[in-house]
Amino acid sequence: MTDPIHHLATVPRDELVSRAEADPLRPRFHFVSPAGWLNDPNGVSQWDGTYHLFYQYNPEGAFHHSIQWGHATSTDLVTWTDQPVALSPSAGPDAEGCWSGVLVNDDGTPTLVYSGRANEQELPCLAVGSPDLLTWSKVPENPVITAPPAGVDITAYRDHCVWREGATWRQLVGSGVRGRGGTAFLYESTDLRSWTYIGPLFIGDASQGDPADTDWTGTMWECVDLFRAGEGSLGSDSDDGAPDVLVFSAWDDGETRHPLYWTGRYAGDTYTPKELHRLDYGGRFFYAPQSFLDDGGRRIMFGWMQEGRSDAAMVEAGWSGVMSLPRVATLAEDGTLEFSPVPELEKLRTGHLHFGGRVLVGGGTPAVTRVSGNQLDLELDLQLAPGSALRLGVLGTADGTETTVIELSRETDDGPAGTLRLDRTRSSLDPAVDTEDKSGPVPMPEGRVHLRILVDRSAVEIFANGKPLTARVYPTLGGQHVSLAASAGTVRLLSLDAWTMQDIFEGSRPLFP
Ligand code: DQQ
Repeated sequence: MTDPIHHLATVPRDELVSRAEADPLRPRFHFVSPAGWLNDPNGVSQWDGTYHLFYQYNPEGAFHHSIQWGHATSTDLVTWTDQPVALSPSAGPDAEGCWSGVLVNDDGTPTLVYSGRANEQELPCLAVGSPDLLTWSKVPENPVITAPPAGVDITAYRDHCVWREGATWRQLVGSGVRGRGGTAFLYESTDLRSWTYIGPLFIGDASQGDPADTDWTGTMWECVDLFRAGEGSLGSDSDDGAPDVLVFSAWDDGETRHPLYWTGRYAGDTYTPKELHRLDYGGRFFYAPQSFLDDGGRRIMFGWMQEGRSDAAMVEAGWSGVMSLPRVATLAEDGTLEFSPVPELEKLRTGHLHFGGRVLVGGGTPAVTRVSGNQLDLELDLQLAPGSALRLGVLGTADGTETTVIELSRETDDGPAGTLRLDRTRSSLDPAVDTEDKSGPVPMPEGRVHLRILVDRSAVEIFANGKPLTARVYPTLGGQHVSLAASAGTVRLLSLDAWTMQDIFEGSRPLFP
């Protein structure tokens, strides 16, 4: 992530909110900042029953600069109340920005661990909060770690994962060792203020694979997030076999690439990786994810759905960046993670349409669904014959000039392998927007697929048998048609349920709540 001084003409501050709210592409049931710029989720947590979502925020305009911590709270993970900005840059170690970090509970004192940016580098800083988490004071010891580890040639150094093992705090700071690969440096402390460097938890190998690959591990790891799958805690002995998951966002020379995770074992001072996986097939459109365990024992994750339109288009629109819907991560039988949107979102559903069984045959007439809208929740149960493929269009015009196509296909043999793909080549008549193909493997036991699609204007989240693909689209014609067709073989549509999703914000939101 770079923090360029923007030379783009900015929109006057008092126009930002009205411009943002007037944009038909702005999502209405995803969390977005009041206006201006939003990126990573930070400090995601549940405290005294209330959910907290902090986020990287620039209320001065839709560009990444002089980043503050926006803050919103929720009792249901669906509707959000804007709270005052929690952190903003001030003279000292965060003079150029309060970059990403986490919230921890220091024996009852809410404490933020974040990356203060000054002199074009980031260092770990702390702020302590009032009991309601609305007022934050930076501690005088900042920066609490004064330099990256000595003698290591690093690519960058920032972002934090902090947890407790007995009386000891442990912290990871994301980084990369030049010429080798991404890493996370491990530290230890008894008071969160004085830290002892232990060493790299584990160093990736950037020479492995092609840098163009969707699972290339990059030269630096942003926003590392280490947790034990399930409800167990890090460092504890458990024999349920649940892996320790190390999530990171692969970064390279200013380029935000994609989120990945290792499954493996964290023990003592090291992490032994077993398998590497892609976290979301949308790549950079679900970037810098952060997760927490809620009071109900669910591992809930948010990610930053960055834009796929030009810097100038974002600035003009007055807003940039969407927070993903909160998703629950669970461990699948094959040892990978599966995701589903939190069930609380169902309260936004209205106008239910249900369709029973139909058979779609490749080359046949597309099924007319009668479903339309640009804020939709779709659930489909499907059975794909070997070699078959389904193409489901959303945000389409009647004549198909613009349409965003979600494709599911099953291999020709009788096995369980299939592919989820997002075809955005006809999503937009605007030639400047991102239309890169996105795809990834989906297990399809006996050809069965449960498909969930959440469409929120320019934000699309797809879950195929728990494998997510998140992306952004920029239709110009306002199409709202949903179409369904088999492009090959025979696809059985066992059921289709569709709902319109209601807005989560009412009225105008102040830029500085
Ligand atoms: N965004 C933050 C950094 C982080 C990056 C700055 C990831 O702390 O590394 O806004 O998107």
